[in-house]
Amino acid sequence: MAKTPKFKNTKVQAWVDQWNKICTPEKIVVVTGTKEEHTAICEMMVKKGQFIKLDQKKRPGCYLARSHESDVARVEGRTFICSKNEIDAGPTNHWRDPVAMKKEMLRKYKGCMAGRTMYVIPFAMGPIGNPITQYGIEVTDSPYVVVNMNIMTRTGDAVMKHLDKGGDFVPCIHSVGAPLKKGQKDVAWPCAKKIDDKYITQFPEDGEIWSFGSGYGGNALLGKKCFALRIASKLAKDQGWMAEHMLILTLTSPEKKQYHVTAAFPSACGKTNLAMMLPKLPGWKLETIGDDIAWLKPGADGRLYAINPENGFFGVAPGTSQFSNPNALLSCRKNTIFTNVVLTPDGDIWWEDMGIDAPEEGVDWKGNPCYRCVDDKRRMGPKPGMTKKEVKELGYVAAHKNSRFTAPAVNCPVLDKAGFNGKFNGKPTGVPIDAILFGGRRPSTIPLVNEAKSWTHGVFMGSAAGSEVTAAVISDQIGQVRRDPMAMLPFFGYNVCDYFQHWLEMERTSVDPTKLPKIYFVNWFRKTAAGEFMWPGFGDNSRVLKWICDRIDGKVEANATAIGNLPYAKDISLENNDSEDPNFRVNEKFLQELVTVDVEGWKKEIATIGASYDEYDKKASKDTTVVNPAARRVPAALRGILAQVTAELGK
Ligand code: OXD
Ligand code: MN
Repeated sequence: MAKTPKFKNTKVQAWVDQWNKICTPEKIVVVTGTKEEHTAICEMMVKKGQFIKLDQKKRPGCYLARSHESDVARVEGRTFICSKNEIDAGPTNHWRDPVAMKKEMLRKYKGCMAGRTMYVIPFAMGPIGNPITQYGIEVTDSPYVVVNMNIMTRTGDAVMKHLDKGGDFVPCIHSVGAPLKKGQKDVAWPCAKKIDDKYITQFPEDGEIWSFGSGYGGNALLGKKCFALRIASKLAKDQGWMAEHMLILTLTSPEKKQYHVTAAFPSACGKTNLAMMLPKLPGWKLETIGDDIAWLKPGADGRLYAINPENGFFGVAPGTSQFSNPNALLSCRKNTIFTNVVLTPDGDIWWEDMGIDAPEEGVDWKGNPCYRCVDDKRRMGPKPGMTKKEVKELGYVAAHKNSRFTAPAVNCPVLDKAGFNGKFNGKPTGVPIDAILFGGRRPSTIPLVNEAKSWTHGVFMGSAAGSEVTAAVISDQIGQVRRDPMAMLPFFGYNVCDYFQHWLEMERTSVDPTKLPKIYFVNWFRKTAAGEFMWPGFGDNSRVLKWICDRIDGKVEANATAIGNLPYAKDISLENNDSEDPNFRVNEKFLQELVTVDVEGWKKEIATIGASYDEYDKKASKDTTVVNPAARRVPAALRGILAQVTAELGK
């Protein structure tokens, strides 16, 4: 066991001391957050073969890591919400009894940091000192986690100073679960190799996070999903605010009017792309505040004000290109950590659909050689001379589908610096939100954009969100549509039905409900029967954002339908729609269909929404502690909207 350092905050002292005794690390380092310390940790990892230093002229301050094959994405099946009563975790979470879970995990933690350094990371979720910001301490044995946390959150002395004054924090413990025996050589990516030895555990009532066995992304960077969504959503419910899986952007019209928009799309469904989009519409400017998480609080005027609690982007690499998101590529030019992408012979990186030619040969995410295909310069295969068809048939990709870049937000060329620092009109309030968008990957039925008729209708829309499962999670259902309410399915810190009720309460308790944001549902992913995309997406999505702004300003009428207010096709601006490539141009032939209700499709949709509600209700029906027949179930107001839409569709 190492000597526990001294901390002024007694709770920090007790937390670190407790885990020092349990995990028995070789030494303890308190992270100060300086650039020198960050670089020294990266260089130490290079020496140990855990990082590859990229060409420093091309990518200053950048490194590449390759994870173990078992550790490539979030593990939802091993993610637990441990509330005292099972009903409080609700029907969508894996529940475990907190006492039993702590006992089970303590056995795992015992001696788990032997031969390793325990790092103590003080971190802030949000700008330090902002009234919406929350604080945390992550104790970890992973230097990879330290340097990623340095990018994704505000870390170090400034946070510790805040905690020294007695500030509260969320205690987090993380171990890769791979103790080292005396003299044992470390591996490139230590972790517990069996999925069942990984635990991502939240104790919402204690406000604690315990993570074991995984070193990847949201499993290990505990400020992100575990704190800023699961623990924060519970805090938010108790305190009357909202913690959401949403990007935040600032839009400025040609008339210089500003709008702030949040959007909740499931993982790997284009939040980062929308958050940094280059509008196709002339005169419109878009700036980024955040790409993944928003905390929204009601202001004294009844508006919802948002901050981005994060400090960087943990973006999905494949598909990020000069076309899809040039600002994301610019964001990872320097001081970025890449994980599971291809290493090129000139010390740079590459991934599928990066929009540039693959190197003739490289090293794939597993550390094996890979080669450019003979018939496609933008594909790589595991052997020389392969065709893209052969590679596809093998199911081979050179960069893992969930490979990532961890890039500092300050690198983003279109960052709204004031908004990112939590400021609006010079005050630390966060930015006032004008519109909330929900969305997902839906190849059929769901229109391009649909405006909610009321706040309750908007909550219904969010509760019914669905999307195709992506590689952001280890799952055997990739590609299938699953219901993902408010894009929060993997991130609720409590019962989903209570969460719906909390959304409804935001209106009921608002000092001025007319000031709440308008709610929309968008879908960029409609396809024809032949599998062709019907909407170009990316910069053309500015056409939809403009329609939303026009609606907010009362400039255009909408078509009031059974499912919501749809645009008239004529009101979707087609200015600057002259790309030579038909894939990157709005096809007017499809536009009318994209804003028309597919009645038969919607009847099926409504049936599956009803089925998902019934599924959620089963938990309360089976729980003997729930005596009130309406309690802990989908709120009646949402059932009411479901009935209303069903009736109107039948007319
Ligand atoms: C993410 C995710 O990493 O949602 O943001 O999986
Ligand atoms: Mn996310």
